[in-house]
Amino acid sequence: MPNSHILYSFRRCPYAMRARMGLKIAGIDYEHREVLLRDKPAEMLQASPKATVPIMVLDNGRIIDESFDIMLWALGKNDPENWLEPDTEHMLGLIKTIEGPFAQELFRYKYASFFDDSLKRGDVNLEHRDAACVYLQPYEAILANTAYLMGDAPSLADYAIFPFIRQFAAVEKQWWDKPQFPHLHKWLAHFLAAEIFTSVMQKHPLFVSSVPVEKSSAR
Ligand SMILES: N[C@@H](CCC(=O)N[C@@H](CS)C(=O)NCC(=O)O)C(=O)O
Repeated sequence: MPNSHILYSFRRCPYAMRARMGLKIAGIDYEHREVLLRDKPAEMLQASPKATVPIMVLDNGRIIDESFDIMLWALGKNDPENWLEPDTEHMLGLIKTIEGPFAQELFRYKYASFFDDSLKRGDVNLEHRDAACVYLQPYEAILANTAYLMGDAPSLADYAIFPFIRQFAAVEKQWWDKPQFPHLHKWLAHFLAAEIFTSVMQKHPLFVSSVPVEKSSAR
């Protein structure tokens, strides 16, 4: 069993970002293990064969390999800003739409060539951008009336969602900055400048695996 909690993470992954923010606000100490998605360490694969970041290995040996579950675990320990307060079905619905159907469209928009051989790397798919925008309309409507998704204070909904909107906004920044969604634009800018976000975006050295690489693959 590890001496401390361990987090396998990748800096630019929206799922890992939200997990890191949950851990940060809860004040939970852990060993940060920065990984490359194309070269995942054996220790991480051993912890969870799902092989997605983030993965949390608790000091009691328990593994949490879903970002939202890491947030809930951390906030269950300590929730100083009451992120969990508006614990409603509505909040969960808002989160599920973004990490589910919206994220599917986002990935097809951003990584278009991965889904269509006729496209080259870096090409975007505007049909999927349009489809993603449809999902964003209700969020824009909410933010036209309140500063945050669940009212006047930030909650789990905002923190679980904005890393995905960040990724969407960054695909074509000039387009996003027009701005297409003025209230979402302002809301996102607020979170990107927030200390909790900038602090979890600090760079970490890559984790060096202590499991020896098999010699058999060497020529
Ligand atoms: N449902 C998972 C999804 C995590 C996820 O898909 N992470 C991506 C990176 S952003 C990943 O690790 N992909 C595996 C890969 O690229 O090999 C969660 O919420 O933690």
